[in-house]
Amino acid sequence: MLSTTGLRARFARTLSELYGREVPAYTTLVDLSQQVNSEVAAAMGADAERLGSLDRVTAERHGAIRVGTPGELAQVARIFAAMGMSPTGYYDLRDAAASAIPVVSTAFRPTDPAELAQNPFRVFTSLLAVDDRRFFSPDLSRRLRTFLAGRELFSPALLVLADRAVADGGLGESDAQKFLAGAARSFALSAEPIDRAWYQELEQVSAVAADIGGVRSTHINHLTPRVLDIDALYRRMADHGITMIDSIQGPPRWDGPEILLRQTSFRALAEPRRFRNPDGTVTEGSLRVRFGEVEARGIALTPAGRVRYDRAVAEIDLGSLDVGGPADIDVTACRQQIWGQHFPSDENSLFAEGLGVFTVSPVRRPPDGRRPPTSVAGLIAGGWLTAEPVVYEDFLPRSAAGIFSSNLTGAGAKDVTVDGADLDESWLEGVLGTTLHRPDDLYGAQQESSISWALAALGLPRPTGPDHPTLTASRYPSES
Ligand code: OOG
Ligand code: NI
Repeated sequence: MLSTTGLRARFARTLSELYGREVPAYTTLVDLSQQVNSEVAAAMGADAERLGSLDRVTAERHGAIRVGTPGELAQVARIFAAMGMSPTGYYDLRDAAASAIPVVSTAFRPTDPAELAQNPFRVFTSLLAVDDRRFFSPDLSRRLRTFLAGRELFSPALLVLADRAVADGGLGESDAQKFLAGAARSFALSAEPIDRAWYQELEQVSAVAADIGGVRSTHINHLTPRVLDIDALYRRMADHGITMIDSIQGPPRWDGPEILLRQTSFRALAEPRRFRNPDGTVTEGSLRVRFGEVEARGIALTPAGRVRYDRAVAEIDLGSLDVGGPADIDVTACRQQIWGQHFPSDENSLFAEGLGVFTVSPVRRPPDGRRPPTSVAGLIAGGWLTAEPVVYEDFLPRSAAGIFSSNLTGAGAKDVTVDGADLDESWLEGVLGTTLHRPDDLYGAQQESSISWALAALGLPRPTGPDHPTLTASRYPSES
């Protein structure tokens, strides 16, 4: 019997082999990431594993897929449920970039810390907003819906196996092989000819719409390894002749704790695809839609930390409007300086200020007669507790939109004068037919339960001191 955990780990490997055959530059990316990871591990020792063991990081991947209808998304949910992955987070990319990205998204991932440690495979999954009038006219919407209704992404037999894996907690070896091969096949690039006129009509609206609704199957759009030093990886890819997009999305590199997520990608490559022309002939052509991406993960932030993150990013944006000043302006140094004004440069302060998510563990009981400090941060400073950072397991809408846009062939068309479709979080949860987890709730519960457990282990009451980090309130020093 292969458990849901085993199915997930094996699927991540299967998909990695498939994508490596389809997109050879991906293999270069994985090889170089692993080189960088071994070097960082050799240089930093145990500290390199503070945000995940080297085994976890080496196997760690996220994929991205895109589907066209609520029914297709509900089927994706069943397939990933068989691998112990639940929809987590809601990302509305329709307004996240100037270019037309007509999708709302979630990520399927394990939610339990022990499962994440085993294999954190996650898949960023986007659903086309077919009825959003900013992108699609009533006529195009209708034809798109008809086209999508006529395709089948996953076979009924595959879905039956998925449901059985959920019910039984896994599959026997021969069913497991069938399930994994069938699931991987569903995400492989299809050789079926593409209707050229239909594809091009959708491409006028958005290359993403064409990639989703212009073909009769889905495919893995990219598969992303995790790297411990993304700046080193970025340089090394260039040394190997692979052009990366202009920037690394997310926080700048700096000397303080790494937070959230930094990502970069190489440009979509031209892949041979077959087209059916209006006169019925089939010809070879190519499309640039699939790319390679790499990411570095940092510490998860509390909601208050996230507010601060958004402000720091907004300030960096403002600063970059001024570029055009002295030619020798050091943009990196500017970004780092702005960062330092918003975030403390050490982990303890990140915790004490209620910005970062940590779990705590008990160290020793308080010596007799000494009163324990009245805050969790004080207990850590006094050596009663130790704190470990919690790694960010999710995505960033702005970086996601940045990765999408940097790989689009054209900006597409968006009519901002009409109202968009109201596709909010609860709508998406209804479509999924299962709980849509909120990342903040998961991180908050993980931190809180570790605090309760550690305090109980030391026989201490819950501290009530004013500097106890809470998960909701944190102020800028200037505001308090
Ligand atoms: C998804 C883009 C988002 C990420 O890592 O932020 C993403 C897509 O291109 O389908 O994968
Ligand atoms: Ni990605």
